[in-house]
Amino acid sequence: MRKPVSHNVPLDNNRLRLGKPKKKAAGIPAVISSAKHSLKKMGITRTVKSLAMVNQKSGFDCPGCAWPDPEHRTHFEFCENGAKAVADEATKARVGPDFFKKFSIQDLAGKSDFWLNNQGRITEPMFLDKDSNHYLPISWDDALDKISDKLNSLENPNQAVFYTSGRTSNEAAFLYQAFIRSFGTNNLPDCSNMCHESSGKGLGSTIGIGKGTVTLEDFNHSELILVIGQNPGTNHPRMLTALRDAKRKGSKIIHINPLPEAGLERFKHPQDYMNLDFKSTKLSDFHLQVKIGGDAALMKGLIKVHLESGGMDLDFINNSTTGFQSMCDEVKNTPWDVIVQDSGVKRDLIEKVGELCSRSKATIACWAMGLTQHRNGVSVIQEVVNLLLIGGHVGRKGAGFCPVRGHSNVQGDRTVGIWEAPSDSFLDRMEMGLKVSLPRKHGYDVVKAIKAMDGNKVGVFFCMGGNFISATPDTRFTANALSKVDMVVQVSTKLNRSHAVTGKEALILPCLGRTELDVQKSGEQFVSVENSMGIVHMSKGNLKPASKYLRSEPWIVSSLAEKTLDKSPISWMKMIESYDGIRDLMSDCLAGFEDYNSRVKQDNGFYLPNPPRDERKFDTNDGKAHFTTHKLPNLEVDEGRYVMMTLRSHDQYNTTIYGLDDRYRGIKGNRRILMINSIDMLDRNWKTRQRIDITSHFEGQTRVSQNWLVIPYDIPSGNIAAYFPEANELVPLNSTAELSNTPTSKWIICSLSESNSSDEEE
Ligand SMILES: Nc1nc2c(c(=O)[nH]1)N[C@H]1C(S)=C(S)[C@@H](COP(=O)(O)OP(=O)(O)OC[C@H]3O[C@@H](n4cnc5c(=O)[nH]c(N)nc54)[C@H](O)[C@@H]3O)O[C@H]1N2
Ligand SMILES: Nc1nc2c(c(=O)[nH]1)N[C@H]1C(S)=C(S)[C@@H](COP(=O)(O)OP(=O)(O)OC[C@H]3O[C@@H](n4cnc5c(=O)[nH]c(N)nc54)[C@H](O)[C@@H]3O)O[C@H]1N2
Ligand SMILES: [Mo]
Repeated sequence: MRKPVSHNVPLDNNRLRLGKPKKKAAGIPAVISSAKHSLKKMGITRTVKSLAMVNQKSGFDCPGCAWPDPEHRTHFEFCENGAKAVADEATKARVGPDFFKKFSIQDLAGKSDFWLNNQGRITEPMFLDKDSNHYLPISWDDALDKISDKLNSLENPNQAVFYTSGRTSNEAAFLYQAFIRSFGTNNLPDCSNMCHESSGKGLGSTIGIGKGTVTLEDFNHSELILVIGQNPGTNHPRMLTALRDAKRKGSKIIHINPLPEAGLERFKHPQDYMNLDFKSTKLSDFHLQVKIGGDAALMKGLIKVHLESGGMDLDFINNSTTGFQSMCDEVKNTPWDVIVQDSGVKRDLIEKVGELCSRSKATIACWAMGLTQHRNGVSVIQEVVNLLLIGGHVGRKGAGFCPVRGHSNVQGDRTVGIWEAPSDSFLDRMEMGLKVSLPRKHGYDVVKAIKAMDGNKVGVFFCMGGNFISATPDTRFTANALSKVDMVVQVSTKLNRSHAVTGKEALILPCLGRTELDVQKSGEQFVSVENSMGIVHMSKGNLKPASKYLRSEPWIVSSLAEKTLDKSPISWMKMIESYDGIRDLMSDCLAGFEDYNSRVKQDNGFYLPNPPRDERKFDTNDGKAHFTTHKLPNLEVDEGRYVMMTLRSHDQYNTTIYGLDDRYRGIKGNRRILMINSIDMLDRNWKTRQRIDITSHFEGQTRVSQNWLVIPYDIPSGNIAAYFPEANELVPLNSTAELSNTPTSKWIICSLSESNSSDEEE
């Protein structure tokens, strides 16, 4: 019998140090911080070799985020967090069989994601037998045999679930979904389900494409940029350069966020120091400090002012849209006191910004998780669509929608078929290319997959990257659900909690990362990725792989397909000899990928077709863009309760924790903190560092997380904030956005109580 594995989230209990939140992003501190990380993890040779190739035409795509590269790149496309992401992958530390001999899974489950990630790159395939407490080394051949035997022993292909995290290349993701669908299921949940799913749903039904409609060049022609629910200083640092350039050309920037994030106040590009330019640029003209969840009300206010102040594109509205009148009626019937109360923003400020909206001839709206991870994630994005459609801000230079994607290839993965709910036209085309028939029934998304595991309906859970237990909601429930799965397989680069909190049997398949050389029979290979603005381009690593046992993701998928599929017309292993073979098959199977091999090899890659952007065409049921009408969400919470959002610190990449500091917010040394308004602290008579327990409330159920330290922060009264992934045990599995089923990681109703725990800070 296996000994029990703890489902508690381990703590990094270090001394909390507090300073003032920063007013300026990047600058010299960013260079110093990334240099420290890089040299410590990679040493000087690998630092120079890797950082010189990041985001260069012949180099690799930065594993940090999906923000596009400018066409005229500087030799060193600097970004602090990109440099950290590279250093993290290219680290010299290693996790081999000896490590697993030393640490049982019970030991590992007691370690935090910060500690686990720090141990280094996984070097060999490992197997955790039923009843066993330690992983043991296994050969690639035996590992793949075990998986294919297990897959073929399932009564029904729908008992297998295949997760994807968004770093996987287009080639690997395409092969993966082709294999999974040939095997017989659409169970393809991915990190997108927890991320921009609401954007895809919100845009798809209104403008006919589930992606953004701007290019990087549009920023230079914009007059107004709205940055809503996003913290680019930390999560998309290279976006600040685009904002600065837009600002210098006269654009106005509006920051809509419950927090005054440093990146949007002032920005200093580190490269400017080389030109002896020491000035920083003030970025946002207005900060609208909405309450959490108050954006729908705020949008109605901005629309109200816009409708009254003019600036409407009546030609566009009359000829190219539907639903305008109904949308206007709903807005007119929403009184100002409700708008002000729900948004938490004063009327005169809404009026000032509303007038800017009506005067602007070119408006861009950017957003990220602050909008998508809400109950009304889809409809609030559609309110942003309403606001921009009034002035015709789509398919026009300097204007459009910009959902800023997360993982560096999450958008590409969806384009090439990582989706549990594929359209018939996508499947028709795939069937023609693959020459097999594919299942039509839609599969599980992330939340449905967890429920299926809990209901004993999942025999095999295969993860292409990611850290499922830490990234998903309701940590304890999900841990229990995972423990019911017969076999969990994880293709990974680094160790994380999902390798310890796992299924009855488990396998770790170590793969090459973005930064590493991928050599196959025909020589060095490159892969391709799609950025946040629909540009597809090459990515080629240059570092020596962390171990000779690593395999590429395409190799792993093809080898498994070859072993698992009985009759398949596809020569799976032939395509691995040269990835051109994969790309030829992609040309046969995917709309927009015609002649893929030659187009992707062009300098700077190529743009995928985007009808709203390219021709102002809307691929909706009636060929028009849709205004939509929504009631405001109910934001009332019971007396004594707070609304919590979970967010990222400056020292993490999702569940990968690089360090315990959040430099811009002035919080250092400890991540188990709760940001709260100082008036709310006074009400409770709490001092800074008061130790508290948090209880979340949903549909009569409660979830408790103990031992948090309170800190005063500039956040609206009634709102609180804690870090992801530590706070995930408070996110109820059933609390999801309407239509997109995205967990509401930014809307968690909580009560707070003083902690009885005697634990002292170390
Ligand atoms: N360095 C680094 N880069 C990353 C990541 C990382 O972890 N580290 N993660 C990547 C991924 S996968 C993603 S999806 C992106 C995430 O990028 P972001 O979406 O910027 O990340 P979050 O920290 O979730 O921050 C959300 C922001 O929304 C605000 N917010 C929360 N609730 C509301 C609300 O109701 N209304 C409004 N208007 N604002 C709200 C928060 O205050 C915060 O500023 O970044 C990507 N890039
Ligand atoms: N409460 C709360 N929960 C959230 C969020 C939130 O804001 N709040 N954000 C959500 C969002 S936006 C997202 S995108 C998800 C993220 O969810 P995931 O994508 O599942 O999580 P990551 O932390 O990005 O995954 C990190 C792991 O990926 C592996 N990895 C890294 N690079 C590679 C590679 O090149 N190949 C392979 N095969 N593996 C690799 C490493 O083993 C590493 O440990 O989390 C979601 N969860
Ligand atoms: Mo994300």
